[in-house]
Amino acid sequence: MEMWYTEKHTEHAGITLRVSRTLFSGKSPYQKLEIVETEEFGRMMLLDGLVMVTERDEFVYHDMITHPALFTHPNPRRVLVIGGGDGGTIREIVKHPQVEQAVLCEIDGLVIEKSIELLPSLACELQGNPKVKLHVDDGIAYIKKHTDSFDVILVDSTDPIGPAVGLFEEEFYRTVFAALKSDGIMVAQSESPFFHADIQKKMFSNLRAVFSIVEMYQASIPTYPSGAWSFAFCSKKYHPVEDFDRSRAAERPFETRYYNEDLHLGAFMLPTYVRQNLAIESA
Ligand code: AG3
Repeated sequence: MEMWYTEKHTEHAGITLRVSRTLFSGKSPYQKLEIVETEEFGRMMLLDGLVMVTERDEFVYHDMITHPALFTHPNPRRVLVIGGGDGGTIREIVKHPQVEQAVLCEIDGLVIEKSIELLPSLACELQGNPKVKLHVDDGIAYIKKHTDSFDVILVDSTDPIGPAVGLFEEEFYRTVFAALKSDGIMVAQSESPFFHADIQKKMFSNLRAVFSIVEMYQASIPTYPSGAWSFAFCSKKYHPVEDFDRSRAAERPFETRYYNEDLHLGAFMLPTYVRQNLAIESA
């Protein structure tokens, strides 16, 4: 029997992948978690039916949520991930030699547990790395307790439905601002410019109310809605293009499959429809 899974992206469009078997399906107090084997994209994690990661294209997302901020900040020593229980973002952070501590604050312990068990290529640094600290806690509550503490905060959330709603609000961004040091940077995944223009408009206006530097950048992620995906780069001091040290990124001491020093700059160059939605004046 053939099994196909569809995530609907709008009422009338979606992505369909052939699934060979289900490895885990269960409910936590927060959401439904499924990990399945797909024919085309390897193992895939779904939360409440939405594609979170696949083994085949996760490198794009995890390179791009991590490296632009960590190569813009001249000395990222303490880095916090909010969400990101699969471990992919932590795996990329600890590749940076300046990082002394990488803290993961994930609300759902089941996501961490099942990622360690079934997605080892993502979760490989969640156990046994002395630089990595795990907290199963609500990210909003956690950062309220930590002011002036982090060089970089990466918000690796799901869509703004269910447990992640609060992670798109101005009040949360104010708390992140306070949790960052005086030259801190926050990056948050910011949905699809193609399908989520309204969410982005609101999100970026919330961000601009809090941070002086707010820039969107893009990456192509095949299994996410429309494939056109984006991130919000928010900073107190360093600009991701003007203050970018190209040679430090070019001489990175690890390999990347998506990120590179040219793409870092290119990713911030936005198509006209995206600029218009965010009301960005052309240079
Ligand atoms: N976080 C972003 C997932 C958003 C995808 N949305 C969707 N499929 N509708 C992924 C977590 C990876 N660490």
